Amino acid sequence: MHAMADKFEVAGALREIGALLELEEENPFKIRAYENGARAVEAVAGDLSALAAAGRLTELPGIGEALAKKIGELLERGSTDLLDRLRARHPPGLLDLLRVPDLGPKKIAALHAALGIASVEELEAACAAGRVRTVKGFGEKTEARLLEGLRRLRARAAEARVLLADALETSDALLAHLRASPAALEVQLAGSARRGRETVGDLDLVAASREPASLSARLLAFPLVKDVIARGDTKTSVRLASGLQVDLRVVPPEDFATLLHHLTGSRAHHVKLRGIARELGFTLSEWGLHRLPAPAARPAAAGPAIALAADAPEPEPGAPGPLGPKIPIASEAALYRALGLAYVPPELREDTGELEAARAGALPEDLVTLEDVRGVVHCHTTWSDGRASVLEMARAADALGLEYLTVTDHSGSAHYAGGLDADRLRRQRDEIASVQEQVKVRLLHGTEADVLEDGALDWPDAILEQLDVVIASVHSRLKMDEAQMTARLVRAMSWPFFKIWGHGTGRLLEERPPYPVRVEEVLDALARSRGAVEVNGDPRRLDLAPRHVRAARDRGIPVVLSVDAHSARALRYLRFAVLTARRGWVRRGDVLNTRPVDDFRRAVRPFG
Ligand code: DGT
Ligand code: CA
Ligand code: CA
Ligand code: ZN
Repeated sequence: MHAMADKFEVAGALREIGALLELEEENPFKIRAYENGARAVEAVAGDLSALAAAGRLTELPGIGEALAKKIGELLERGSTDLLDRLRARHPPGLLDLLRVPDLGPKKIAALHAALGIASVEELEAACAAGRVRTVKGFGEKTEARLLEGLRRLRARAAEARVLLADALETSDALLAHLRASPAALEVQLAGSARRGRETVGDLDLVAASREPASLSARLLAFPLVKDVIARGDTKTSVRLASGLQVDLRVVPPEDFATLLHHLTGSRAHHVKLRGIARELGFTLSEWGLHRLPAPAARPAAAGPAIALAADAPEPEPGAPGPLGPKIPIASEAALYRALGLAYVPPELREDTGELEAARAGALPEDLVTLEDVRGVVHCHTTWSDGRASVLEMARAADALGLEYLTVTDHSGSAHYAGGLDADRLRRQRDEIASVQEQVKVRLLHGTEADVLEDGALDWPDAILEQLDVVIASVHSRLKMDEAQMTARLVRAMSWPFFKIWGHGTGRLLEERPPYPVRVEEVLDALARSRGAVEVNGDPRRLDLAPRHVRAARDRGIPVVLSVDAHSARALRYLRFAVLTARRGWVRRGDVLNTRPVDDFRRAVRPFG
């Protein structure tokens, strides 16, 4: 008899069904249902089989009768009839091929039929041998692109970084779980996720407690924990079902602030901060801030130790070494204060001038926050490639308490995305007017215009001037060289009507590198023509890197924080746009959509 499957095996089988259905080009909603089912099963806190036995699986989010039946079967025998049939139809390696960038089910089927390719390794060999280009529908270019995709797939597997949005969703749940423990005095996120990095290697959590063992046990009870990597009283590491590693450190409350600060990083920020501490006669480490023993107080025999003190090595873990007295530090702000510095927010701790500015009192004190933002910019609807209607988007914005929302669907040349022609644009305006009567949020009408190959926008001026907002983005012909792409964008950004540069660099994190472009030159053109720059909050993109955001800010170019929403849920991407803007040192006053609707409208209106 087959041993009962555990919830992670059940989830794995559900995901496999979803992927195999994708290979068969099944309805995307059906595929999503299996993926959502897998997530719901993993998140079960108690015993999944007990839930199944009690007939209560349908109480889980997104699980109906049919899926519940399949889960019951999976629990019992590790498979289902559907999975057996799907597995019989497709060699196991085909599933891995779905992960190769630029390779969809159709192409996989064609390669399988023509060359018998059934695994990533076989695809790699066939590309290298130049056999893929011989298949109908594949050329030399496609072959080269696939090879590049394979290379990126390998790099990604080696790095295995997680998108910020996924990391924060997990850490929000973990923090809530740990904070519910009576042993938790304080729990905080640290590491790259707290700094708002676009991808995250692992999650670092810090807790203050007098009963560390009890908090570690609480972490192990988090439903998504799959493996325990290391378990100690003050340090516990686990791997979650998603593959993400979580490190939890627990210390007494008096050490919390300095450890939180240490584990927040970045490393480069710390190296420089330790240097500043030493100049002032302190040593800073994960053990806290200590005064260096005063040279006069040292015994004469310790002469050489004085020389050592200037570049003293980090104390060994667990062995703070010959340190002076510990300075009590109650908060991160107090730590910076003790070192004669202004508080440096986590998003700025990358050693890109923040400590020099903190010393000079020149750090921006009013970095933009989520609460500052009044309106959402860059929203797609069912008029082009969005999944929600204008009304649904507007209701979602109302629910979030937003003051305004700009509808900016794609323009005509974006065929792939159902772009609008002039007639549909007019009809959309009528719909927006009628939706406006049913909602509180102010609706603005705009466009996400495609920047054509020659740098023209694909709407005539007569149409652009009727709109509230014009975002101009490059979506196609991404394979130009750097000089061509720069010239194209400089021309686009130099048109006289006010515009917003959308999708700066067009990268897809972990998937597609930025297109080659000299960003500074485009920003110069934008500054001359009094345009604005978009900080795109789509967590798969965040395509204008913080250093470029900062370069825009330094040129006085205003910023719009956008969501690039294709669904109502995506309005929440604002959080990631805000984090990225903060990493680019953007202040509240730099952001157009922190302004009341009429000010915003005046600022972005074509032709002023
Ligand atoms: P990640 O996880 O790769 O996205 O990046 P981080 O920054 O979260 O790095 P991680 O998880 O290795 O370490 C968390 C923080 O702990 C890091 O930002 C700084 C601190 N840290 C870790 N190891 C060291 C170390 O060897 N020396 C110093 N100074 N700090 C360290
Ligand atoms: Ca980390
Ligand atoms: Ca870590
Ligand atoms: Zn868009």
